[in-house]
Amino acid sequence: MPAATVDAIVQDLLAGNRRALARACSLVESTTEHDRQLATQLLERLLPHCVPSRRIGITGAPGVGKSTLVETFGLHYVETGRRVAVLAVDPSSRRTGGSILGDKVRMPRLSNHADAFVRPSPSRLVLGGATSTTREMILLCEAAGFDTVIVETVGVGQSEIDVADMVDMFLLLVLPTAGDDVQGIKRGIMEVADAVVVTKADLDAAAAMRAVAQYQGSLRYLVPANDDWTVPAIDVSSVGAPGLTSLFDAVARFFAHTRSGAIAERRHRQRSAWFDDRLHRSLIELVERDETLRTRLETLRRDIADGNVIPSTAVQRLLASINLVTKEPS
Ligand SMILES: Nc1nc2c(ncn2[C@@H]2O[C@H](COP(=O)(O)OP(=O)(O)OP(=O)(O)O)[C@@H](O)[C@H]2O)c(=O)[nH]1
Ligand SMILES: [Mg+2]
Repeated sequence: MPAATVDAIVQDLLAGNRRALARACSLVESTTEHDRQLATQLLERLLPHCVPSRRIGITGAPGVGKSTLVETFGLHYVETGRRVAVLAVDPSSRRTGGSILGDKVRMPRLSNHADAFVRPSPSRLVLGGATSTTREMILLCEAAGFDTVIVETVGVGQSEIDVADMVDMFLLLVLPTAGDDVQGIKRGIMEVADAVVVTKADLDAAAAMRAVAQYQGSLRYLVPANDDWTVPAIDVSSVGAPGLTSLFDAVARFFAHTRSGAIAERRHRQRSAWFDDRLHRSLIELVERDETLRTRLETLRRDIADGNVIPSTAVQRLLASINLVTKEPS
């Protein structure tokens, strides 16, 4: 792609053009070296233009009501003058590229709204580089003037913790089945939640209230991610009563409450973690690209597995090899 095209994307994207944003997202998602370089150029140019934003993560088991909630939630915010971007990430291999259609269909009104941008990422793109790609897409959305960025991901273990690590506020959606279900939610996920949202309360208001009480009970024993924020459990419905009012209130309270620098601190930590993560992955890639180093790595891995070498010794040996390889003229 010629430089003129990068210029054109930058210009259109800064003007809030959604097609330019979609194109930039595709570059970020691309696995070719050429596209990656363009994406890096784009991001460098765009970074100074990112608008202040609210980053909200939404996760929960398949079918809990994430997409339906995101549509109602997003529409509420665009109606109050915000510009809303939704990044729907599916880290499981459960669905194929079909999730693109699926999620657009589930957010038909938001997808078509002039002040919204909905970007589903098919699972194949996510393997390995999910977190970095999504983080870069968040920045692209903010450069395009989207001041509310929602990251939706289906809850399959690690992915939820990854999302919690790239947003300001992390919402855990759960079904209104009380009792066993509370035990079934992994403690690690409850610990990073800024709110537990009991969905589909319209189906059985009493069950939803019981679930809320149980979650409130469990939350009392956990250390919240923000020490000055009490994690609420709230019941909502995306289609009927009681609606999402209590959720909007919780979000407003959270952002008002943590304005004193807690979010800035969180982002600071997240950026450092992002760098460490990238560096770690790039170093491994560097080793794996070089045939000599790759062979050495494989041998060391076998030795470690067999118990012949301890990992710290193996790391030292590998680092010594990197030194030799990088010193030699190629
Ligand atoms: N009664 C009721 N049904 C709901 C509500 N929210 C979602 N649903 C229904 O629940 C089903 C799943 O909703 P989705 O929003 O697609 O759930 P999801 O969590 O995005 O699902 P995946 O993307 O497959 O993980 C759909 O049939 C929705 O119509 C709600 O508040 N009340
Ligand atoms: Mg969904």
